[in-house]
Amino acid sequence: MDTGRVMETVILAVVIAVVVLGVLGGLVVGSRRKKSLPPPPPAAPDITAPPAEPHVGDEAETPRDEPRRTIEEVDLPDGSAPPATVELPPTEIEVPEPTAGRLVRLRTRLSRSQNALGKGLLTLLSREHLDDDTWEEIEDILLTADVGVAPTQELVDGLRARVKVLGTRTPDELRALLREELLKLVGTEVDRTVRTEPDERKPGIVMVVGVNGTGKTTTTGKLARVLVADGRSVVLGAADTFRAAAADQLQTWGERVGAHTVRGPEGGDPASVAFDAVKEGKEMGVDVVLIDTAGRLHTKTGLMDELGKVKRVVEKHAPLDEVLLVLDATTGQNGLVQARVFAEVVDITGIVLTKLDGTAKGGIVVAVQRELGVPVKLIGLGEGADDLAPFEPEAFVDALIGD
Ligand SMILES: Nc1nc2c(ncn2[C@@H]2O[C@H](COP(=O)(O)OP(=O)(O)OP(=O)(O)O)[C@@H](O)[C@H]2O)c(=O)[nH]1
Ligand SMILES: [Mg+2]
Repeated sequence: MDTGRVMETVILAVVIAVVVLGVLGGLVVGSRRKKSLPPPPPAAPDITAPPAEPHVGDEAETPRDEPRRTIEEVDLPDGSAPPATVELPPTEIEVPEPTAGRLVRLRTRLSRSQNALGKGLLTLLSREHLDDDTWEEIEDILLTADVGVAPTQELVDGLRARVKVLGTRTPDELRALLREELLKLVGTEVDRTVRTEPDERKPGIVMVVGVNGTGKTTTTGKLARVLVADGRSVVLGAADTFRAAAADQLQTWGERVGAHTVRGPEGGDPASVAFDAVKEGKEMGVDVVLIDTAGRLHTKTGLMDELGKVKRVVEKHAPLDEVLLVLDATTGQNGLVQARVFAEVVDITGIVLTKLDGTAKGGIVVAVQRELGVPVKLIGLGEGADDLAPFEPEAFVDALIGD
């Protein structure tokens, strides 16, 4: 073999070796790259995930419901992390606190009423001589706490009679006696359940009414959480169409617990939004539809008529299960005047007393029930999402007079 042929053979061998190595190397790199990739997205579309956002490299006209391209099909720029198919985390749905025992958890929020009413009464009743002046002071305490004139008289008469029988009084005896008399006043026999039971044809329907700023929207949102916590499905109706912000506010509450909000155009007819909410609730097969309404002064006849209309229109579907009047506990006796007018226009079936955390006037619970003959069903004890509690007379009275 001459040197020329030898050189040719060597060069050929080197070229073959380089090609083989190159192919092998490519395979290795390729398989490494594949291994380091995250698994492809599941075949079935995830209905809890938000709609896919457009990404760089997507074609503008690609329909959103087309099957997603898998990572392998996307050109990867030199092995770096794939940019095109990053999944957005689904909107986080909160799990609200259970409702049982909420009032016990929130009892310290009643501290202002507790100091003014509970402790005040116990201190006076513990005096050695319960003379007329002391009984008058007891009356004053009750009146200042907004218990109302007639209930105050009843309580004082009851206490006087029982203290006389008792003779000497130990603090424990006094506490037990006061507890019993207060419970009598608040009422332990009434049914305070918020009626939200669906029947097979329709969801439970609840409408929330009241004057401006009492806490209607907040209460509707908190109530949705209470229901969700108890395993119910909820649709919200934003029948406050005065301000778009009102519907936004309600929708935000709904989104937090995964409840759908039905809303209408700003300035639209609240009755038709309420009607649609129940319609959608029925179609979706949810358990409860909660309708938030705009705040209105009880003195504005036009607005009160409008509220009556909302109720009548909703009742084309079915009777309302609950009409909850939201009263701000800090407004005291003025709340009673409002309550009377609202009760005339829409039959109130339950009262929600809000902002009991910010007042010493817990006695309003007694007064308002007397005024309307309608039970307090829920109480608001703060601005937090789970600061709405079912009203339980025993827990309430215990909180007032302390342990
Ligand atoms: N401290 C305290 N604040 C509350 C309570 N309930 C509601 N609020 C506050 O009261 C304010 C008014 O609440 P909203 O729910 O917007 O009142 P609204 O009745 O819907 O108001 P309008 O729709 O304007 O009539 C908000 O700042 C709430 O956080 C409560 O129980 N305690
Ligand atoms: Mg509102």
